[in-house]
Amino acid sequence: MVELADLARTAGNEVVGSDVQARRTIDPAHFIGMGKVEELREMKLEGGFDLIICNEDLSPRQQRNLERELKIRVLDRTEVILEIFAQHARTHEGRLQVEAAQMHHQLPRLIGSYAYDRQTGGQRGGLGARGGAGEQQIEVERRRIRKRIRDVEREIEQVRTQRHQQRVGRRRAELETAAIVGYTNAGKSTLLNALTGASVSAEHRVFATLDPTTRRVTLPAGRGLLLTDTVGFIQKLPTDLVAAFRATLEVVTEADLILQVLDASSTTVEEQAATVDQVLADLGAADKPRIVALNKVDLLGPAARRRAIGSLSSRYPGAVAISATKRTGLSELLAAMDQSSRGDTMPVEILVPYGQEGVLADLRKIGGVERTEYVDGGTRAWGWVPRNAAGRFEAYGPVRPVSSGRAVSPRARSRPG
Ligand SMILES: Nc1nc2c(ncn2[C@@H]2O[C@H](COP(=O)(O)OP(=O)(O)OP(=O)(O)O)[C@@H](O)[C@H]2O)c(=O)[nH]1
Ligand SMILES: [Mg+2]
Repeated sequence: MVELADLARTAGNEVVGSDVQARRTIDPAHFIGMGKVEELREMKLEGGFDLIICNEDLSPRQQRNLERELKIRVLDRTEVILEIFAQHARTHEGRLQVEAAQMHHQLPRLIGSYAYDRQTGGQRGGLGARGGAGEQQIEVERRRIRKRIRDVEREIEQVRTQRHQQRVGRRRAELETAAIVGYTNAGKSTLLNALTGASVSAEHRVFATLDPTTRRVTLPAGRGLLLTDTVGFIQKLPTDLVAAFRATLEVVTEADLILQVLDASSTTVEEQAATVDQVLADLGAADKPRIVALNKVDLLGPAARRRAIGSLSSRYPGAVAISATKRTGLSELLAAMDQSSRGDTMPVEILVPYGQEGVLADLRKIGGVERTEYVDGGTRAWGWVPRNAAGRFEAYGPVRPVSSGRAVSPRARSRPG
């Protein structure tokens, strides 16, 4: 309920009260019991509110019945989240995705005599009242929406193809990618800014970020990695919306590495972590290499910090404590990312003739250089490259497969004598 209040405020409402009902079963007609409906009617007469938000999803029928009984607009959790997304999506793709999700949600709700104008209600920015409509008008409206859904989905498909091509382009550039994921307000954008000097807006509110931003970060060995900030996760994220944002969330499924940010100072950090794990599993990204950052440790005293790090580290071994605003722990985090994102790599030992230093720069960019030595005839360098780029360095010396697979620490690598 606390989170719902945050969501309601983010959507532009003032929260004047909340109430909970304990029931064994859901009332099929009104969701809440008739007695509670009566109570709400009286409270409404006393004045003070013009909107009710239910923290669970309402069926179109329950929603309509409640609106009819209470003569007031009633929203469910999904609609509030859709409203926030509608207000804040910035990119063309994001807007299309939200529009499609809203229309899918709206379609079954265009029924009965107390139908609001849900179409414009969602688009106007506020949660204003809607006028009634006749049966015939509703049918016309339904047809219009179905057509619009088809158009929008076709357009999303096009944008998606373009994105895919961009990503293929990035792969050709042989840069690995990492996606920053985490609960909303965990500090993902702040971390992206701190690591890359980007200026993504970071705010103390839910869903500050809706559109992904990608920036290049330089890892300790000199190699570049593309880091993408993503939309925050939340409990009970509406399935409409997960489906709508599938294209955006593809950055997560296609990333080589997941950088998960947890707000270690939150009292509900365990639940938030569980939600993020669940969404990652839903996306099929649960088994990707993952680095966990325990953020906002600056807000914790020494004892609380030890406690939080202790309990979270048992869930996420190797988690790194950081503060994105105070910029502490960032070099440890980069080192951990460097190790973990090496994925499918091979060690190289090459001899680069003097005058061809560009080759070394390439190795730094797409792989890493661990040691160099100036010898007769050039620079001898020991490092590693992604397997798919190994061919580029074969002319300069041996490139060998790594026996143990992935994520080998530089010190554990076989070293030439
Ligand atoms: N004290 C403290 N505050 C932080 C830290 N990192 C982020 N914050 C604050 O937490 C709030 C949310 O940060 P964001 O970076 O916007 O969070 P986000 O994960 O991108 O959130 P969404 O985009 O809404 O999903 C902002 O007010 C930040 O200033 C930190 O290390 N310490
Ligand atoms: Mg953000």
